[in-house]
Amino acid sequence: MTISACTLDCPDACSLVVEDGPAGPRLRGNPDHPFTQGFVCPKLDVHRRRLQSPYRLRSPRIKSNGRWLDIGWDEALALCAEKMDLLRAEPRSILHVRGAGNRGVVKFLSTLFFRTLGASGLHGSLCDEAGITACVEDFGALRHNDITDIMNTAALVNWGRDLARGSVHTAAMVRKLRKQGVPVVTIAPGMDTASGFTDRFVRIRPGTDRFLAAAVLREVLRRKGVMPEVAAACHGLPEFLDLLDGCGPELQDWCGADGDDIAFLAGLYAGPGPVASLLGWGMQRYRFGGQNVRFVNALAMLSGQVGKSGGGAYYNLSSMGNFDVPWKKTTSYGRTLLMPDLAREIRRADPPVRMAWVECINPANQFPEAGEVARALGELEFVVVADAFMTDTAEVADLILPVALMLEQEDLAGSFLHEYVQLSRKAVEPPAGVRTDYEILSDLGRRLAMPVTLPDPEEALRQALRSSTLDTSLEELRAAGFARSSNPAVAFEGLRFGHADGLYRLPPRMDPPVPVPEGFPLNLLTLINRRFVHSQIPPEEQTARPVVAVHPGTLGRMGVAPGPGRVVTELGFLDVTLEADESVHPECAVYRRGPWGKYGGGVNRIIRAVETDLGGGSAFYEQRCRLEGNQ
Ligand SMILES: Nc1nc2c(c(=O)[nH]1)N[C@H]1C(S)=C(S)[C@@H](COP(=O)(O)OP(=O)(O)OC[C@H]3O[C@@H](n4cnc5c(=O)[nH]c(N)nc54)[C@H](O)[C@@H]3O)O[C@H]1N2
Ligand SMILES: Nc1nc2c(c(=O)[nH]1)N[C@H]1C(S)=C(S)[C@@H](COP(=O)(O)OP(=O)(O)OC[C@H]3O[C@@H](n4cnc5c(=O)[nH]c(N)nc54)[C@H](O)[C@@H]3O)O[C@H]1N2
Ligand SMILES: [Mo]
Repeated sequence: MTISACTLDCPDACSLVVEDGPAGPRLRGNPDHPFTQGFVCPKLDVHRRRLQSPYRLRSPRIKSNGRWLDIGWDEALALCAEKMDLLRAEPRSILHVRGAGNRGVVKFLSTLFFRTLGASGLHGSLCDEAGITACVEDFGALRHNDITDIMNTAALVNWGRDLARGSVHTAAMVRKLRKQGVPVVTIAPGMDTASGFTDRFVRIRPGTDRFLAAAVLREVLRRKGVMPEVAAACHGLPEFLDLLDGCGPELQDWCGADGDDIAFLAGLYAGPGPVASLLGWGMQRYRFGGQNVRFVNALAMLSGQVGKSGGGAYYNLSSMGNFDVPWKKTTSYGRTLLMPDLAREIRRADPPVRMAWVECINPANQFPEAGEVARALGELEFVVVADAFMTDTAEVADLILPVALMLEQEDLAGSFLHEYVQLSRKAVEPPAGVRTDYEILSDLGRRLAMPVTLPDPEEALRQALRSSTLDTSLEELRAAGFARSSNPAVAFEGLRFGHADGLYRLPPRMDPPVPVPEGFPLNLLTLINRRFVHSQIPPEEQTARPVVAVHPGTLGRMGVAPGPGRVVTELGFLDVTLEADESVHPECAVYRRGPWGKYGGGVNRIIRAVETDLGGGSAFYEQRCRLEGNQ
């Protein structure tokens, strides 16, 4: 038996018990872990099957005249070294494309490798950066109360987190809260986010949380004003109150919530409290996603919910935040390209990008305008993809390097939701023929004419633990599996914030809704899949056409019937199966993201790259579409 941990891109970051079984490893949630509490979600079983999958890559492959040939590691890495030595005179011609497919301190060393070269990297994010930047602008730091502190709340308001699919352990806590009689409100376009976890559902139009938050806040302020200690902790309060004063009934029209819902929420936020606000990632995947987060934070702050137990605004923690990684400050890429606009960024780069190294990410599937991303990568002189499967991105590579996956290598990872750091121990042997990303890059580094030497993994892990918020050792972690950071259970206690002056910042502006383009009335919401993390779906499970769920009234309005159909955007169309679903907002179409382009998925080919107002995020859910029937 081994205590290990899940490093998939998921907030829950479970502590795991791994046992040998007759058909490979048996994986369970660690019963001794205060957050995992002995259970895990279905993504883990999918991972177990991926480890043993017949589709798994087991040898480096090179593309030769459009066909794949297996080659040995020595030849593969010699070729990489030769290309890199040639390009090293202008290291920015080498692009490092890295994601969170497998998170951890050792994984992160690839960043050190490419920064040492002076290569190009990426900035911005596909995921959470609009909201992170919003939170850092507001609070001056990316912190929230310990997630278990929601058990101390008098009311929980969930601004669109998909608990049942995205975070089964938060879902379990919310269930318990409701059993204790604590009311839970869910705010989202679709009821599917709420079912099973909600006493009151507030339906809003997609991308309009800032209007609802402002409408509620106006009512809260009318009822009780701003408490003096809260006013004293804010910078620029008068300007913000003027901004709110300038708003009127259009807020309600724009967000589409009922007047009763606004009054109910105002009653909660203005009441004796405390009220905890959970902010989902959905609301910030819009053109003004950063503003959406800033106005919800402002509501929590000005209604007096921040800095106390049972209150708080929960967005994200930094998953690397509790580790000491000194080279993060001392090294940098030669330049960075904007992640959500990768195809255009590659094409306009000067000096040009000539080679890409892609790892832990699937850009030809998960990036907006994925078809263009695939083409832009395919046009480069040399593309290396390190992955375990023949993904949409691997298809456009010149060289594929097969990698070891989670549980086949040791690493140390944090969570973006809870305060534990955990050792993901090696629990199973990787299949013959594959290597870890670290082994690949340290071997490659040795082969370069000017070698790049990475720290030993053990040394990197020990260094990471020398953090001011940790008091544990690698030995302790190897025995127990996890340790909590010393961050306080309540963030911003005493209303002291992370900005130099210690004050909270309020949002300076509120943009009106984005106009609806002619002919494309619906928001295409490309939401997460319960059983899979993003595109990590076994090929054998991708036999049916992807489904798009729409409100039955919307199907009627568009003159289409359930069954074969098409979702159409200004960039093209995707053949899908249309399904009627009462829970979907009438102005939305819901697609569960992840299916691969080559198996009929690849929705990101028809999603335009639109940058969010803050953080260089990707406004995926701003994409508009229409439906067509019977294709
Ligand atoms: N349409 C749409 N697209 C979206 C979003 C959306 O809302 N709508 N949101 C997005 C969000 S939230 C995110 S976080 C991103 C996710 O985007 P990606 O990070 O591209 O997501 P994955 O599909 O998980 O791809 C990770 C890849 O890493 C590989 N991998 C796993 N472990 C390892 C390893 O140890 N080493 C190496 N080298 N590879 C490994 C996996 O096999 C997989 O192919 O994209 C997003 N894309
Ligand atoms: N099973 C599974 N779990 C995952 C992942 C996965 O791929 N699979 N991915 C992980 C990652 S990287 C991430 S970032 C998270 C994402 O976790 P979530 O943010 O929970 O999930 P998404 O499906 O990305 O976000 C959409 C949710 O927000 C709601 N929503 C959409 N638009 C709006 C809006 O304008 N306002 C409000 N209030 N709500 C809105 C939708 O109804 C939906 O429930 O999940 C993580 N957990
Ligand atoms: Mo994400």
